[in-house]
Amino acid sequence: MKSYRIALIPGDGIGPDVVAAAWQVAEAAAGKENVALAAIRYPWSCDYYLETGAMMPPDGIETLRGHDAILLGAVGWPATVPDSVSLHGLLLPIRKAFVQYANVRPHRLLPGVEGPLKAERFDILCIRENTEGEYSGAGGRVHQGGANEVAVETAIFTRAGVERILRFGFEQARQRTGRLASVTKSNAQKHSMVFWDEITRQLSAEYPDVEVTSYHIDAMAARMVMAPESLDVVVASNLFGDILTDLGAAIQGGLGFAASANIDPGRTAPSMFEPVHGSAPDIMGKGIANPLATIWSAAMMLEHLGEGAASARIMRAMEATTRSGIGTRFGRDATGAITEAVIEAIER
Ligand code: GGG
Repeated sequence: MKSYRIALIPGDGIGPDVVAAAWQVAEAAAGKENVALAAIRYPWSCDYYLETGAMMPPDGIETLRGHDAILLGAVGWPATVPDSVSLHGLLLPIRKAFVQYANVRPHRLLPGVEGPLKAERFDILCIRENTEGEYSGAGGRVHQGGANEVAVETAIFTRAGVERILRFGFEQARQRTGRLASVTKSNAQKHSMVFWDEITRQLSAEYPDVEVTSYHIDAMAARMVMAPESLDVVVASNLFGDILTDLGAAIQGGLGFAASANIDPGRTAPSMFEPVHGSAPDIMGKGIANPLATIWSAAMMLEHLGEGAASARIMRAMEATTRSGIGTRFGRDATGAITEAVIEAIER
């Protein structure tokens, strides 16, 4: 029997609820395929920060290294810890340390889910650069509090970093419809984004079978709403990808459906799987968080681990659940009821 050690980081707010749900589903699907999953839980969160002064212990990264994958819920509790502290203290260091440079976010409508658009086809795979760019953390502030205060945030784009994410995008496009959209703002940002466009053109010579089109971020946002059927694989920088994937989530019916995988394609370290949504303090404790985004993320985790059959079981069960109407509308079904419906569909 194959077995995997999975680090669970439920995190803040609705994170623990959706991770518990996804774990039950993952165990049910893995069990059907004779695969064993062992959960090792880490309480790293804003509460942990308030107790210890850090989002994770100093050896947190080394601890995680010993796992096959990481399943994370949500990070952030702005009433107690600034969001910049929680993000830079946990999520971003994990993505960087484990070279999870590809943040893969599928956007499509599950059966029975009504999005806000009447699109003929809505099936977009967003690839977000995940380790550098606008979220590098480089910069600083001087003259704090004074009239002459200055804040500088430096976006860092390296040839190696841009090339590898674009290459990943080209490869994904090759496996799908052969269309790749690369997103920048190279008319306004004349260094980094021109650099990104240049590398896109250079790589396109290596992928003659992929039709690549460059868009500015503003035009891409409009296109996602007005003509989503014209898009397939979309690759963007850290910030642009972050924003576009919230838009993608809205089009697929809401953040409750948006899954993501932070992947190290070189498989030198564990990859991390998490819903796109955050901790949602407004609905925490109400039992109405939609676990489907985390359940879908767990399916992506199993796929990445090479357990395609278990992953497919989850996807089929999720689709059967939403097709029957369960989990399709915000707040109507309890987290537990949606989870039970998915597990029941796996057992059927
Ligand atoms: N489940 C993901 C989560 O907790 N997101 C909070 C957040 O602010 N994320 C920003 C990011 O993904 O870079």
